[in-house]
Amino acid sequence: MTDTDDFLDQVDDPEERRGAVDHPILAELQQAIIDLDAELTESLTLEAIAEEISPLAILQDGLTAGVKVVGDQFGRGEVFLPQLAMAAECMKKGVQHVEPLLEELELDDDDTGGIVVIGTVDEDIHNIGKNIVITMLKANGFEVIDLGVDVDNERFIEAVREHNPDILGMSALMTMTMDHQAEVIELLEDEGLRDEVKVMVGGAPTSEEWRVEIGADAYGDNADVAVKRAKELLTDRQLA
Ligand code: B12
Repeated sequence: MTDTDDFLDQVDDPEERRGAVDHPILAELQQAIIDLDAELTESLTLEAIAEEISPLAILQDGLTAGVKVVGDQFGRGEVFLPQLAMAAECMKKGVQHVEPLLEELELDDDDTGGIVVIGTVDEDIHNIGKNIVITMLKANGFEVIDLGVDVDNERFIEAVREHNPDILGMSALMTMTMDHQAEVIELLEDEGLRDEVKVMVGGAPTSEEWRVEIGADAYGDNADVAVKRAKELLTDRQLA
């Protein structure tokens, strides 16, 4: 049994599992991304791992926090597309080292037997967050079928027919693309498939309020919560 297992046994709250949120390396990591310094982002990520800071804290309070600042700067017109792309590159440099550790964060060793079909919605190519969600779902015993990015509404429906998943996951990172999540749910209803699958939504502009508005079954604001919600949905299905 590893220290991580001990830690996970003690705390079931995802917020707590992140741990070490105020470590100075995390602030430096954030700043490295804000400075668009990919090399420093990578070396600080490795340093944070060596310091045994929880991978979820590195991901959320270091890397994601930094990339969001650059996103906000872009939104205010202070930086432009090349800078946004560089921030994404920085993020990837860090994430590549954190992902293998996320795979060890499973809460139990059993396969859930659950199948998840997931993709980023039509007209949206953001996939860093979706891919992290996939890594953690797989690590927690889900079989995942990744439809990729820019997935049109009908393709989601086809995939539900083809794979008969327990859960359909949709990621949307832009306000102008999040409506596709609602459209896919409507299509599922029109096609008589809505009762066949649970729908889970996520991505920066989405929220619990949005989930309720569009009639999805679950919302996760990060990958850790996504896994927790997916497990709950699976239990609901098995009890139904
Ligand atoms: C990196 C980035 C890019 C990269 C993407 C690289 C890639 N391979 O993904 C590049 C440079 C390509 C890019 C392009 C664009 N981008 Co961009 N981008 C971002 C940025 C800065 C970070 C996104 C990210 O990776 N975050 C880190 C990950 C870890 O977090 P996350 O995605 O939120 O995922 C977590 C959770 O949301 C959740 N989650 C995610 N998906 C799912 C799914 C489910 C089912 C669940 C349960 C949970 C879940 O778990 C994840 C892990 O914890 C955001 C800013 C922001 N605040 O999000 C802008 C942002 C999303 N982009 C934006 C824009 C406008 C664009 C462009 C249109 C710019 C342009 N003029 O071309 C294009 C879009 C092209 C397209 N058609 O999609 C805007 C959207 C504005 C809006 N409100 O609509 C943002 C918000 C920036 C801003 N403030 O203006 N972008």
